[in-house]
Amino acid sequence: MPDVLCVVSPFGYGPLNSIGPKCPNLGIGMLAAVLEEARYDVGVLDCFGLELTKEDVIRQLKEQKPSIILIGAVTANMRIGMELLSAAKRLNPEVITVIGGPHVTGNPESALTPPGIVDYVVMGEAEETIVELLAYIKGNSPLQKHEIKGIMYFENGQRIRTPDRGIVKKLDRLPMPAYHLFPMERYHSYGWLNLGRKFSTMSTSRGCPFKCSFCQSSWEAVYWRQRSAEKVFEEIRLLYERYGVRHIYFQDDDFCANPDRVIAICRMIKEAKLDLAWECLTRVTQAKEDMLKEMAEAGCRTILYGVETGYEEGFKRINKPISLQMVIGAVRRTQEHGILVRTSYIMGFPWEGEKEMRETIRFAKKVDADLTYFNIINPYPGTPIYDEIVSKGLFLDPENFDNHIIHGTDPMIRTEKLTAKQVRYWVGRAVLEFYLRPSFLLRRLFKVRSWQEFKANFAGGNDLLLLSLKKVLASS
Ligand code: B12
Ligand code: SF4
Repeated sequence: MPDVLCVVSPFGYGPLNSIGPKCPNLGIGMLAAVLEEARYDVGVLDCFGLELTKEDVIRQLKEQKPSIILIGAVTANMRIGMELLSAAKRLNPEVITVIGGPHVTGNPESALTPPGIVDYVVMGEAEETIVELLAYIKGNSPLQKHEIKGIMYFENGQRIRTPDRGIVKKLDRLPMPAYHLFPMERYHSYGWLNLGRKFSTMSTSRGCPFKCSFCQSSWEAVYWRQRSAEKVFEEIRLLYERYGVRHIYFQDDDFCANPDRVIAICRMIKEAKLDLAWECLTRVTQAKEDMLKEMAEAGCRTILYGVETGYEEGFKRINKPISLQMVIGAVRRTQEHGILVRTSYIMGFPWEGEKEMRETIRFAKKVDADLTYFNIINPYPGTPIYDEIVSKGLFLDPENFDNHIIHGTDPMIRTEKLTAKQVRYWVGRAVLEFYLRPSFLLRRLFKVRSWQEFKANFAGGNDLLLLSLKKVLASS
C-alpha cells in the first residue's frame, strides 16, 4: 500500500468517447518519478485510464490508507478533484492533501475555498517543489514551510503564497515518467488515429515560443525548453521495448520548435529500424521541407497545426504571428510528404460575429486538412483572454468549471455580437459543413489504411456529426 498516492481524476469524453484518446498523465508521471527517486513509496491511481468512478476512488482510499494524496487539476476536473480530496479528509482527517496542475496554477485560491480540504496548493512545474514539500511534511527538511517556493496554504486563517518557483530549466536532468505505475495496456490514441497498436504519449519539451492570448502555455515566465534527442530516443526505446508501444503521440505544444532536434530523433528511429507510428503538434511556421521529409520517413503519420481563426485580423487579435498564406503552405507541404494534417480552430472569441464565423468555416474548407477540429473558446484562469472575457461580462458562469469539458457543448461564453446559443450553432454548423462534403469523405476513405482505422473513423465521425447536428437543431 503506497504511502503517497497520486490520483488522476475520473474523466471521460461523454458522447465523444469514441474520439478522445486515453493516455498516461505525464504530469503525475513526472512527480511520481521524482518522488520515487527521493525514495518515497508512491502509487498512482489512474481513474482516467482504468475508467474508475468517484466511488471506486473512495473504496481504494479506504483500502490503501495513504498518508499523503496528490491530485492534479485542469479546470474541467477541478470540482471532482476537490470532491475526492474532501472525501479523503472525511475518511481520514490526518491525511495530507496536495493539489497542483494547470487550473490551480492560474487560480490557486480556488483550491483553498472552502478551507480544510486542501492542505497545500502547488503552482507551476512541480518536480522540485513536490520533493521539498514532502520532505517538509515528513519532517526531513531544513526548510520552513514559507521557504518552499511555489506553494499556497492556510495559516492562522490567512492564505500564504510563497514566491514563484520558476520553471525547470534543464529537462534532461529529470527522470523518465514513472510509466511502470500506470496501466500502460489501457491506452489508445484519438479515435480517428487509432491504429490498434499499443500506444503512449510522450512529452519531450515544455513551453512554446508563441504567446497566444487564450493559451495556458503562453505565460510570461515560460519559454521553450527541450529534452535532448538522445534522451528522447532513450524514452522511445523504453516504451518500445518494455511496454511494446508501437504508436506514440508527442504531446508537446511545439514538438518541432527545434527542427535539428526533430531530424536527429527521426534518424535515430530510422537507424534502429523501429516499427513506430507517431504524431505530433507544431506551429505552421515550422513546416520546413527537409524536416518533413525526415519525419515522414521515420513514421510520422499526422501533424496537428493550431490555426485558430480563418481571418487575418483574428491572428492579430489572439497574438499569433501567422498568416492564412502560411497555413495553406504548411498544410500542402506536409500533405505532399504523405503526412496527414489535422488543423484546429477556435470559435467564439469576444469580437466574433456571424461574419467571422463564416470566414473561419470558409477558410477551414479551403485549407481542407485531413481532420479538422472546431472548438468553442474556453477561458482559462491566468490567460489574457480570460481577463478580457470576464471584464467584458461575456463569461456566463465563471464558477461552473464542469462546463470546461469537451462534451460541455454549451459554450461558457457569449461574444459581443452572438449569444451562447448562436455560438453553439456556428460550431455545429462548421463541423457539418466541413465533414459532409463528398470530396472530403471520398479522400478520407482513400487515406484509410486498415479495417481498424475504417471502424475508428466511422464510429468517431458518426458521433461527431450526430452531436453537431443536435447542436445545430437545438440552436436554430
Ligand atoms: C496531453 C494533454 C492532454 C491529454 C492528456 C491529459 C493529461 N492530463 O495528461 C488529453 C488529450 C487526454 C487531454 C485532455 C484534456 N485537456 Co489537455 N493538455 C495536454 C497538454 C498538451 C500536455 C499535458 C502534459 O502532459 N504536459 C507535460 C507535463 C509534464 O506537464 P503538466 O501536465 O503541466 O504537469 C506539470 C504541472 O502542471 C504540475 N502538475 C500537474 N499535475 C499535478 C498534480 C500535483 C499534485 C502537483 C503538485 C503538480 C501537478 O507538475 C507537473 C510537472 O511539472 C496540455 C498543454 C501543456 N502544455 O501542458 C493540455 C492542457 C493541460 N489540457 C487542457 C485541457 C483544457 C484539456 C481538456 C479539458 C480538453 C477538453 N476540453 O476535454 C481535457 C481534460 C482531460 C483531463 N482530465 O486532464 C488545458 C488545461 C487548461 C485548464 N486550465 O484547464 C491545457 C493546459 C491546454 C491549454 N493550452 O490550455 N489533454
Ligand atoms: S502556438 Fe499553440 S501552444 Fe504556443 S502559445 Fe499559441 S496556442 Fe499555445
